[in-house]
Amino acid sequence: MPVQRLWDLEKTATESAVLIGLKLPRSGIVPEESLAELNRLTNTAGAKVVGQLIQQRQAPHPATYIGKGKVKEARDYILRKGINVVIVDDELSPTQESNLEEEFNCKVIDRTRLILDIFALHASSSVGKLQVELAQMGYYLPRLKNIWTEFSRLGAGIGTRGPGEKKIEIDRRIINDRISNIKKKLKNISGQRHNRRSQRRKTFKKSICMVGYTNSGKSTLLNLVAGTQVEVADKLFSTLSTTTRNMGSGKYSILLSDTVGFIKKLPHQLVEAFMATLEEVKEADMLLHIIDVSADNYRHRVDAVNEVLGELEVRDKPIIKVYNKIDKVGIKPKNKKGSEPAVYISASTGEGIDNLKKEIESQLDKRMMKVVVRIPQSRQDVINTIYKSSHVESREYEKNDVILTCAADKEQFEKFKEYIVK
Ligand SMILES: Nc1nc2c(ncn2[C@@H]2O[C@H](COP(=O)(O)OP(=O)(O)OP(=O)(O)O)[C@@H](O)[C@H]2O)c(=O)[nH]1
Ligand SMILES: [Mg+2]
Repeated sequence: MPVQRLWDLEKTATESAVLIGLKLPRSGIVPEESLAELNRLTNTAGAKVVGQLIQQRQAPHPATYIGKGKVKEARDYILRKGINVVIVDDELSPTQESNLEEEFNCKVIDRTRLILDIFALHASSSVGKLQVELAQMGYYLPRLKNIWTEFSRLGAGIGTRGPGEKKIEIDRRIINDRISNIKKKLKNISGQRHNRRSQRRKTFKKSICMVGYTNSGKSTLLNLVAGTQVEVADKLFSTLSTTTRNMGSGKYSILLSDTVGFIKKLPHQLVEAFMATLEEVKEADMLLHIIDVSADNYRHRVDAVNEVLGELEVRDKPIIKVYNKIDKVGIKPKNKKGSEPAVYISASTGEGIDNLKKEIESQLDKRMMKVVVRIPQSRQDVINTIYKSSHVESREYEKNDVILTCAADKEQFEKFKEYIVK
């Protein structure tokens, strides 16, 4: 069963929307860019954007987000154009939301609700659905009164008064129960995933996670190098659940994972709900940061992704920047060295993919050490462990011992350090 949406697609498909944003000092957000993105989000959710308003302010108005004058201007515009939904480019407080709905006499949706709605639309796996529901519940909780008022307004003959405090209190309890229930389920799943990852870590397999802004081409790259059939689409947030596949590459056996895309002003409810998915990122041996080099504002997007990586405390992991979609802008495949090496590719045409594989190998090589081990032939169990957890380069026999030259990282050597002779 699909997750219930906070905003009904059937209705929105025929709805026309107006977007409202603020230009704030020192926010680092370019409002025109941000609204262009909000426009794409609105289209992904199924509504049509008719116009937009931007107001320059020192800070959002505490009661109405935009100032009094702008509210009046917007109300006239809404009436004139027959707008039935207003979409605001930030998260509104419950008070701001209900005040604006009153002023405009139409539905007001904030950026968080819009993004949650798209997640609800795209969630297909059972874990994805739970994560989205958890994020929705976190959003609902402080807004119960507004939501009831909205229902009452829509329902025939119920009137426009909100529900009594008692009703809200009961709902709050039900939602809190549901939240702890979902959290328990997700914790279980996360435990199972953790076990699977620890199992993997006992082998020589390296896990690499792709991270990046939504629509940057992560799934396209996974499909190309691992032969998967993950859905690829020119829309925001197509992928919500992690897919992990073997990626054939020279001497390393690599597991490559695709993850949920990031966006500027990513709702905090989603970061929390998707923590289980993002743990994959936390435990990876290396990250590939996929960047859509054809987007005008790709540098701002890189900053937004780095911010989330900072929150996940993974910025010290080895990371390769992968500039994708070079075919769209006519750049030739190339590599750049540095603390964060960069590779330019096209996941659509396959240009630069060999360079990327080489760079991954060379980065992994840097973290490997070579040792010689001497093991009695009777200890077949130890020999097996070494074969599983390292790359054996040569094998010799001396009396009753086997001598292996092998390469592995420090963590793997721990398992057989007593046999190391050189
Ligand atoms: N021209 C061109 N288009 C690409 C390339 N890589 C991906 N695309 C297109 O970009 C769009 C997004 O690609 P996806 O692979 O779905 O992007 P994603 O990063 O997985 O996106 P989310 O799952 O939404 O986070 C699709 O329409 C792809 O066909 C490329 O190298 N060149
Ligand atoms: Mg994807």
